[in-house]
Amino acid sequence: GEAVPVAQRSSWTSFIKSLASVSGDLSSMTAPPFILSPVSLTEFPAYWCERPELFAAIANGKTPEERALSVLKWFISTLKGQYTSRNESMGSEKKPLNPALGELFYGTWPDKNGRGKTDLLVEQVSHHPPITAYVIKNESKGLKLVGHNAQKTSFSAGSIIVKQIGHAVLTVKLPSGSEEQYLITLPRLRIDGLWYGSPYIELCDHSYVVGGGFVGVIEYKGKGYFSGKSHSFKATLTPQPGMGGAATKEIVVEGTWHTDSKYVTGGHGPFHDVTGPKEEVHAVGGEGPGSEMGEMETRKLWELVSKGIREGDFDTASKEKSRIENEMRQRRKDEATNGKTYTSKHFTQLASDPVYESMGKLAKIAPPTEDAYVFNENWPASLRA
Ligand code: 0T9
Repeated sequence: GEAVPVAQRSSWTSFIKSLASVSGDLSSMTAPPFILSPVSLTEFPAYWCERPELFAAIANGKTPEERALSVLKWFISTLKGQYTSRNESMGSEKKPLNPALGELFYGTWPDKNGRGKTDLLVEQVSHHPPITAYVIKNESKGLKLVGHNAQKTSFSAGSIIVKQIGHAVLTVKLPSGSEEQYLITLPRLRIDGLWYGSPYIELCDHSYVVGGGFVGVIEYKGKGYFSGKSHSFKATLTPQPGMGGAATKEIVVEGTWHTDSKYVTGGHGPFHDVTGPKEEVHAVGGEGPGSEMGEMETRKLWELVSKGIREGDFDTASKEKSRIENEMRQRRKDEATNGKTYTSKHFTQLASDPVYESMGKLAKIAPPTEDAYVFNENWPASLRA
C-alpha cells in the first residue's frame, strides 16, 4: 500500500481483511484516518446538478425525442462528479461520514443566463440501513427530481462491489400543462485499488433512463472491454412504439463518461462533454433562525469532525464523532421510552412506486417495484423565495 501512511499500514491491512467478513453495510465500520472523508453522504445528491444548465436544458426540448436525449445527456454528465470527484479533490475515493437519522442538507444553484434557480433538499431517512432521500427542483423550468439511495456491499476478488438500491424520478412539466416522467436507475460500482490504499470506482453492468416514450440503457465497461478504456459506456435510446417515440430510430452513443462521447447511430458528432468546469452547490441554512444552519444540518452537525479530519487532528475527530453517535443513540432510546418513533421531516415512505412500476415494466427492470419517498413539499423558508 504505497498510498497508506507507514503508521497506518497494519490497520489498513486489517481493515481490508475485515471487509471480506462484513457483508451488506460498510457504513459503520471503523477505518484508518487517512481514508476518512470530511463530507457526509447527505451532500452527495448535489452531484445530480453540478451542471445546472444541462438540467435546465431538459425543459427546452421541443419533441419527446429532444427531451429524452437531453435527460440522457444530463444523466451521463453527472457520472463524473458522482464517481470520480473524490479522487480529484482528495487523491482517492474516501470513506464518507455516515449520516445520522434526520440529518439534513439544503443548497441552491443561483439563476444564471436564464437557466433558472435550482434548489436541493436532502434528508437521511434511515440510519440502519443508511437511506438518503432528496429532491432537486428548478421551478421556473418545471423540473423536479425526487429520489433515494441505499447500498448493499459485498467483497469479491479484492474489490468492494456496491449494489445501489433506490432510484430517481424526474418530472418534466410541459408548457401544455401535461407532464412527462422519467425513471432513473443507478449503476453497480466496483471499488478497486484497495490494497494500494488508493481506492477508485469503476461502474459495471447497466442502468436505465426510461420515459417520454423511450427506453435508455447505459452499459458500463472498464479497461479491457469495447474501447479498452476505463469509464467507458455505450448508451442506447430506443423509441417505444405507441408511446410518442415511434417516429424516430434508435440512437446509440459511445464514449467515456468522465470525458466525452459521440453519436454512433442516429446522429452525428459530439454527444456529452464534461471536460469543462462544474459548479458546486451553495449550501444554505434551513432550520435555524434567518438562514443559519440548525443542529441537524450536515455541515453544522459534523463541523468539528470535518475540521479534525481536514486538519489531521484525528483525536478530536473521533471524540466528536462518538459524541454525535451517542447523542443519536440516546435520542432513539428516549423516543422508545416515550412510545415514539422518528418521523421524517420532508418525506413519506411508501412500499411501492407507481412510476417505477410502469416505467420499469417497459425495460423489464428488476425488482418489479421499490419503495418511494414522497416529498412533502415543505421547503425551508430560505429556499421558498
Ligand atoms: C450515492 C455514490 C454513492 C452514494 C456512495 C459506496 C460508498 C457509499 C455510497 C453510491 C451517490 O449518488 C454516488 C458515490 C460513492 C459511493 C461511496 C464510495 C465508497 O467507498 C462508499 C463505501 C460505503 C465506503 O466507504 C467503503 C470503504 C472505503 C474505505 C473505500 C474507499
